[in-house]
Amino acid sequence: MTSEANVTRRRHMAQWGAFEAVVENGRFVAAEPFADDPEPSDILQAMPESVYHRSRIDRPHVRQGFLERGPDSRAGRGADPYVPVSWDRALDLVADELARVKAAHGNEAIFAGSYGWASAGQLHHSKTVLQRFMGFHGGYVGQMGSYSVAAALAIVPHVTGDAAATAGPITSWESIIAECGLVVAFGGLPMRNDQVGTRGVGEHRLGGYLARAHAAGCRFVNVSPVRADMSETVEPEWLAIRPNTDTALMLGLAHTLASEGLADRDFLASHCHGYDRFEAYLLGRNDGQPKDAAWAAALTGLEAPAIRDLARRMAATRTMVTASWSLQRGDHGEQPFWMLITLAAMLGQIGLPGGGFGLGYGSIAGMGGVRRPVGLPTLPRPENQVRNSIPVARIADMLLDPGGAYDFNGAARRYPDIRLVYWCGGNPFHHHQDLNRLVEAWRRPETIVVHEPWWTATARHADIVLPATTSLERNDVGGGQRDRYLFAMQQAIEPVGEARNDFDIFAGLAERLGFAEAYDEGRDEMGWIEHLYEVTRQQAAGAGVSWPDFETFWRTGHTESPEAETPHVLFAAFRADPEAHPLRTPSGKLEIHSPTIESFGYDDCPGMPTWLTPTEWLGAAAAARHPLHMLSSQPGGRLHSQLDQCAVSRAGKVADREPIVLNRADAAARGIAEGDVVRVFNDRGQVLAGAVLSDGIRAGVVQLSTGAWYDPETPGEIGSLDKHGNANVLTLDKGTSRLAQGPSAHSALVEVERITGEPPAVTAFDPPPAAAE
Ligand SMILES: Nc1nc2c(c(=O)[nH]1)N[C@H]1C(S)=C(S)[C@@H](COP(=O)(O)OP(=O)(O)OC[C@H]3O[C@@H](n4cnc5c(=O)[nH]c(N)nc54)[C@H](O)[C@@H]3O)O[C@H]1N2
Ligand SMILES: Nc1nc2c(c(=O)[nH]1)N[C@H]1C(S)=C(S)[C@@H](COP(=O)(O)OP(=O)(O)OC[C@H]3O[C@@H](n4cnc5c(=O)[nH]c(N)nc54)[C@H](O)[C@@H]3O)O[C@H]1N2
Ligand SMILES: [Mo]
Repeated sequence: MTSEANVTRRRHMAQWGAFEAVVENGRFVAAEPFADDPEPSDILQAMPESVYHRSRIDRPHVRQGFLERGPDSRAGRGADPYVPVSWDRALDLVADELARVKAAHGNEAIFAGSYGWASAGQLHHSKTVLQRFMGFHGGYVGQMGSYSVAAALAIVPHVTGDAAATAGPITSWESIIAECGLVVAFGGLPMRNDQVGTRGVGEHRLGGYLARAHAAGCRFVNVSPVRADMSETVEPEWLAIRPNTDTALMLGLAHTLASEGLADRDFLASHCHGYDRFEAYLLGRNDGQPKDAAWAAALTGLEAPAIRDLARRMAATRTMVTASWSLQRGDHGEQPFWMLITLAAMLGQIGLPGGGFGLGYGSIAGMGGVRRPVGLPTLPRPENQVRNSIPVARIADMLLDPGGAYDFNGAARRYPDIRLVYWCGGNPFHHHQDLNRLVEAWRRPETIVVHEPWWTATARHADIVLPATTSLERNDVGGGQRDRYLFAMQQAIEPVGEARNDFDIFAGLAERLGFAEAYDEGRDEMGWIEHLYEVTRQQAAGAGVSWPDFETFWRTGHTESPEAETPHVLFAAFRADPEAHPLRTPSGKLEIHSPTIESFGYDDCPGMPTWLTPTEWLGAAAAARHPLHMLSSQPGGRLHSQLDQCAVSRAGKVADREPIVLNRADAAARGIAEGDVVRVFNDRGQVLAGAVLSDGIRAGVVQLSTGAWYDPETPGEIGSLDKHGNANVLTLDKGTSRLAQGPSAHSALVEVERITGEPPAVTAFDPPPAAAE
């Protein structure tokens, strides 16, 4: 006899969408998309599997070598088995290490930048909780900027006065739909990337926006090595550009505008600083090389007439010029964004409805969408007493070169000497470039502590591993950074295994270190959630929006804010009256030439947008040995490395490996057939991947998405073959320039060959070997 299943539903949200968690007899069995989400993501379907997957960490673990020999065992990271221990023992160990390192070396020896996306939910936001805790411990070395837009966050404020053009709010899709005739999208507008939003998503709308713009007569141009970067519903024109040459194409377009009398000289005079100096470079007055369409064609692999024709069409209609964030995640990534703003300035439509430019349409959910009137509720962090944060992507440089000098955005700085690394809510063995170099750098610190729900590569390279809950196992309040909803995130299930909330783990450490009261302020989980909601509700009231009391909010499960009556237009006020509404740049205008940047004297980021050849691209000498340019784009079936172990992501694998997309001609030249396991390699590393052949990718370019769990054949060994296809084994670990020091992930040359014989099995999703003491 079977009894009726006991079914409950809990409102919840993730960074790929809001949902109702269906719980049967205490077990999370399904995620049903939020009814108001018009285009829910399939990634939601991975959640129940992920929560109970064998890759969950069931209890605290300590690396065997660390237990036996402490920091002297550092070379065993990645290779040693793990010993399960009790929570008390694990927390005592961590507290002792934190106290020891602080006493012996000071807080500047503790690294808690902890970059990473963690999970949705504002109280339990891993990095914030960690940094709140570390603030009370006396401070830590942090990280500045993000892997997403590091180069943009440095360059865009110099040019436009702030970061809005790249972080948002940018000109809304409603304005584009109403007024725009032509969207020229560098890097496309991939639907794939709209599935995910920072801190969460209430509604996905890109598909609807694109369909409406197309129906309204707007034309779309996809400037990308990959055809699928734009939805077929908009019947796009495809310009299959050579990677990392967008700056050259934009210069070629600009040259046509300047030389054919199509540049808006009035706008350049009234709203821009330094166009004349730029024009001298553009026309080749100083170096004898006009940056004309023929010059651009040779660099970009496009046809000169097509470049001239596009420039004329852009000048003839209301045009929106966009770039996906990927363009600035390459060597000299500052330049394409600076040049794009310059190109839009020459068209003279900045600040007009549906025209001008925007950076990040199609990069992430909510760009150009509807927003909440106020920011997200946030757990407060004490001021960090350590002032020596590093640019986000310089982690390996820092560990390999303590005390080393580097430049950053006009400042001369030095790397700290890190003894203890604490990571909570991020996966550097996913996100960082040149993983073999990271394996080496990771041997330097004395102690590495990681909180993780799953046995990721980062957890497998830690000394002390503390199992964290997933968001389903706790209560929270959350919303997307670019979304109009705020959600109650109701606990659906009991913690899996011995997992604890990050917040509670730090409470246990704060207790041991003597600052428990300061850390939790006497509030429990629901006390904090109600407090954070109330603070935000009052801010909303100040902005004229009335939200329900906490009890009503928690019961209904969300608040929502209405769509504005007039669509947002970036720089509208500045355009209307640049004297009354100057930009926050030194000149108050758009800086096509920046005296500030010029004063830094950086050869890799001069005072105006410039074509600088990347270290690795198809025109480089290195292309003789490694003739394929690898794009490591965002994955379709997961968020970064998250959920790679689940069926939604695994469905895309080829022979269990991450798929690599090759042009048919490149595959034929190498005797590679669809479905073959191939070795992808360069001087930095080697991975196995599964071949997918396509006509939708430019010849000479391959695409291997990020996020396949790093799976070295010989764990801990530098240069070991990654069996699974992690793109970052192959990428270049170099700052974009001395200005931003951003990641250059999209500048990597590789070679691909078919392997013969049976490939080794993928073991990334199995827990590491266990040991007894
Ligand atoms: N080659 C290449 N590399 C790239 C990029 C690229 O384009 N090319 N893109 C870069 C970009 S834009 C980004 S944003 C980064 C992303 O890099 P990350 O943000 O580091 O990637 P995630 O896989 O999201 O890692 C988040 C980790 O947090 C863990 N986690 C989730 N919830 C919790 C929790 O509640 N508590 C704790 N303690 N942990 C939790 C997850 O299991 C996961 O391991 O990657 C960058 N790397
Ligand atoms: N499904 C899913 N969506 C995501 C994420 C995810 O992990 N999964 N991650 C999210 C995060 S954290 C971020 S920061 C954003 C990132 O958003 P983006 O940076 O926009 O994403 P990418 O996929 O790296 O790149 C977009 C496209 O740019 C093209 N491209 C690459 N290099 C070049 C180039 O040199 N020139 C031109 N013209 N095109 C180029 C590639 O073909 C690629 O498909 O994505 C977000 N969205
Ligand atoms: Mo990102």
